[in-house]
Amino acid sequence: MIRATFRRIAAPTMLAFLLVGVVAATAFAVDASWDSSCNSGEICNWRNAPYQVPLAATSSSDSDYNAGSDVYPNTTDGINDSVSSVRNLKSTDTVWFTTNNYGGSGYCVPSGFQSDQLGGLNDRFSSHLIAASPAC
Ligand SMILES: [Ca+2]
Ligand SMILES: [Ca+2]
Repeated sequence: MIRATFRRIAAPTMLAFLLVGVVAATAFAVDASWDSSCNSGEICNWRNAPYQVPLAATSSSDSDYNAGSDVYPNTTDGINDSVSSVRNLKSTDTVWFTTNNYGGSGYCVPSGFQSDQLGGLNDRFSSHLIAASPAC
């Protein structure tokens, strides 16, 4: 069941998260492949709210939405700085970030949660990290 969430990571939580998981992950660029259906085992980015197409979904982390051909499938619309709704259908927490390489402000979405109320982070996400350990 999908539940709504609106949560930013508290600084101490973020610090622990960084110490546990992100250092190794940022050692190399990760460029996800994207598809246009939001399925189990994926994270999903919608350009518009609430959950309005175009949609880009992936099962992988992505360290830079500018890298490669990061557009919404079947469109020429770039994903970077455009996302207005997110859903996490991975089995673990996922954190979206406002700059590439998992930097800037973080927005943590637990497994099975979604949000179309990104507030000041609307149209700012530039990377996301599927967490290896609890992050939210
Ligand atoms: Ca948008
Ligand atoms: Ca950004």
